[in-house]
Amino acid sequence: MTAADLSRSRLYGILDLGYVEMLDCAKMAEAMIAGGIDLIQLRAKGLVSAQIAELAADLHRLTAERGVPLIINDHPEIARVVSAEGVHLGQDDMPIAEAREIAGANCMVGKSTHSVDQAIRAFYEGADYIGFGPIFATPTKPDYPPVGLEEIQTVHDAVRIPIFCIGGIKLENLPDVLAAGARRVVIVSGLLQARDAAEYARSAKKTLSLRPLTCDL
Ligand code: TZP
Ligand code: MG
Repeated sequence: MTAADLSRSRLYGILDLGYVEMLDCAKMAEAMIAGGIDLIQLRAKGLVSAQIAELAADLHRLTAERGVPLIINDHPEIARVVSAEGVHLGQDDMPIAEAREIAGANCMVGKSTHSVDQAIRAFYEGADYIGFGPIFATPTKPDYPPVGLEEIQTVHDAVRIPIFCIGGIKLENLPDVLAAGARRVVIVSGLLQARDAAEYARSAKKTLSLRPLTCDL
């Protein structure tokens, strides 16, 4: 995945094993891809490394065939072994430079940020993209206070790398998130709990396309 691929990406889905069974991951990935998802992350808190590696390898065979980048949460060593396109780090994980060294130079590194200050730090630390949120309170990440819609424009003014707004974003509030200045979003439970994940992704892409990107970032 190149920086250009990343900057074209607008809808990021996460296969969070808190919502989807291991055995259903491939089917869910297929549905997301059918709906036009731009990036998929594997977030498998609670599984041991060997299980995550096996799942990641299976998923990467599928995503690579369909041309959708796969990003591995927390595990640069697994990203390297399966040749995933990216690795995603949280605030308490290893430094970006260390993850890059482990994952390999071709692997993008993203970082979760929960304030404008953290977003600026992640930019200077060398992140290829950031997640910014939770925008709204969400059961998927319950211990984090929501940053709110107001900070969205501020972070876009401050940070010149792709910013994916995340947290409590659903089809219903997506227009508000975009009106607040977001260009890219991550949707987790909205997609994974949808009756038809492909259709849900398709609708989200349609809403996103009503606000074309006016510049790369
Ligand atoms: N980081 C910030 S909020 C969040 C993560 C992983 C969870 C987003 O999930 P949902 O279900 O779309 O609110
Ligand atoms: Mg982490």
